[in-house]
Amino acid sequence: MYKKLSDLERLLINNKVSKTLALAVSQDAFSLNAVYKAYKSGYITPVLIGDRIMTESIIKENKFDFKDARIIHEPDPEKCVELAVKMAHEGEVQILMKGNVPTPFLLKGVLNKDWGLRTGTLLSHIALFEADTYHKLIAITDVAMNIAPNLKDKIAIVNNSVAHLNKMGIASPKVAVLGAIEMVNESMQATLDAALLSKMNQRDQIKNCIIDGPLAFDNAISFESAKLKKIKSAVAGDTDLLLVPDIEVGNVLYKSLVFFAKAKVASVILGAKVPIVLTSRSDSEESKYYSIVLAALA
Ligand code: COD
Repeated sequence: MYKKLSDLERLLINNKVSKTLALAVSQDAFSLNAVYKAYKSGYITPVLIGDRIMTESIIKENKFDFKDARIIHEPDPEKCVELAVKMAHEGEVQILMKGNVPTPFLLKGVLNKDWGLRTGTLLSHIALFEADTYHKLIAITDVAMNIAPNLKDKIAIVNNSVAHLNKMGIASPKVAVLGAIEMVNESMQATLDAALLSKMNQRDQIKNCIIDGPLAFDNAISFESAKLKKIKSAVAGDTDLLLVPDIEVGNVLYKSLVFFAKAKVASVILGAKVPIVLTSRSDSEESKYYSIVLAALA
């Protein structure tokens, strides 16, 4: 059981992981800081794609001692994305990271039919939180990529996240499918999808995890709350992964954990040819760093 994001570094060290990372639009001090920390720890070798003068000036200003970082000069952000995605497509880099470029911009490159990073499965986002108020790390999906997933999408999203958690050594993660309530209400699609996902899991149509839902947020994460409501569940109160109904719920939950609960977070896009680090400008440098760590584990 992982309690802290820093526990993940142990996995990288034990498995001697070192990967090549392309930073798309590299003239971004926050991303470069996280990249440098991961580079110093030996987890990655960076390829910095962006405006050379601006990138080098940030490197100099911050005294980042990159010895073998390759810088590819490309002042146009759109072309930077294309170059970085193509390098990942060709297998030249094993992690793609968003620098100083808007998220949908990068995602459109990633989804490009000719040179993008599609694998035939849905791409989805997983965020892993360390919150003092919970007894272990807890993941949430999908808060950043799929806007309004249907049942088929949710199956793919769960499969992506479960496979990642399995790789982290969590053999059978407990998955709570969130609704506003823990009963099935035929007018609430999220509760219907939750019930179907649970049944599919019982019948082994979704493997390597234990799924229960619908669960409301309180009983998903609190034994006491589940007990009060007399919910019998192998997941309630001990959830490893929360599946949210849509991007709005997920994004608000993500930001409330970070801003209200002061949780630390790492996140990555799964299901593409390579993991994609897609942190937002408001994420801390620490969060960007742990996101690289999470991506290196994928
Ligand atoms: N996985 C695989 N293929 C996909 C996915 C996915 N998750 N999403 C779309 N596609 C494919 C479709 O099958 C289609 O072939 C093509 O991509 C275009 O699909 P559209 O038209 O539905 O998608 P776009 O290009 O309009 O938008 C895709 C985005 C990922 C850009 C869009 O879904 C989006 O904006 N998501 C939210 C991103 C965001 O703002 N996140 C920030 C929150 S912090």
